[in-house]
Amino acid sequence: MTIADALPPELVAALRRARSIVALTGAGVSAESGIPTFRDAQTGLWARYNPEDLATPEAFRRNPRLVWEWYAWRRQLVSVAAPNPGHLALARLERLAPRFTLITQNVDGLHQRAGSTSVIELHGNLLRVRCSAEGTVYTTWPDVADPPPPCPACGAPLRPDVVWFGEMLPPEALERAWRAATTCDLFLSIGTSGLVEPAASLPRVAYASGATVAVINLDVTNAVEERCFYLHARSGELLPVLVSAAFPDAAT
Ligand code: BV8
Repeated sequence: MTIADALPPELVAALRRARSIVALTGAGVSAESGIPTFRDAQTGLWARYNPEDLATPEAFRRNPRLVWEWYAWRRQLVSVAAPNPGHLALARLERLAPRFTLITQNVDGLHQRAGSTSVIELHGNLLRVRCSAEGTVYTTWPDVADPPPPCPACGAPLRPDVVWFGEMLPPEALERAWRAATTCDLFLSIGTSGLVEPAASLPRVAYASGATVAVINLDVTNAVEERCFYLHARSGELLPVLVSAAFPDAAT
């Protein structure tokens, strides 16, 4: 049986007729690009580091160089990674759907490199840094012998432009994501363990607002609600087939 044969026909039909589609992505979407996820025991970042030791403001205050170098290592991984067919399928879906909103928890910028143009980055982007005092965002910064480098304007340490645990999400991004989830008719939750709030509430909010929800993941349970689909699959394998099945006559 091929992936196409295993697709629920009701989901394909829902994707084809949807007026407004939302996709929420997590680290699982970038896994097939070689970027470690947070929870996969073998390769997961958590397996190497305790999140409380690195992805928090306290960690940065305590050991700015360690935190800076962890992000520099991840930035290096991202720089040699390429968008995978899952990223490309979501960029194609943006072109084909009447209304499409991509909300990502990922900080690797791979959706934009795949051609997605309207991306809500709930947790920021590690390809940018910002002044830890003024908040000014920079996309380039000097290499220094003792990182983190100083802000060119005020001299305070630069930090990754990401949202750490215990930090508020960018209000405008969260508002746009919430509005999209409460007004869509199909919500795709892809490659996320759904453990980190407030992003984890978005599928529930969409379902409560009447949307059909499809979860594409490698560790899914069985469907419990009637308007829910759970597909145990790799996003890079399933998404291209799902989009092509829903839009068979569309140009690539
Ligand atoms: C907030 C950026 C209000 C940084 C990230 C105590 C004090 C303070 C806050 C809290 C607290 N207790 C709880 C909280 C809230 C906290 C939270 O949710 N904690 C969790 C751990 C319980 N949230 C926050 O702090 C948020 N802010 O609440 O502000 C506030 C403020 C102060 C006080 C109280 C409240 C901020 C959260 C943002 C944190 N930043 N990232 C960085 O990247 O370094 S989170 C980071 O981890 C990611 O962005 C992502 O969100 C999360 C990882 O989750 P996933 O993406 O789902 O990845 P994961 O590895 O878990 O799962 C991958 C999945 O893919 C798996 O299911 C796997 O099976 C699957 N998969 C693998 N391969 C594939 C696949 N699926 C398909 N195909 C494949 N090929």
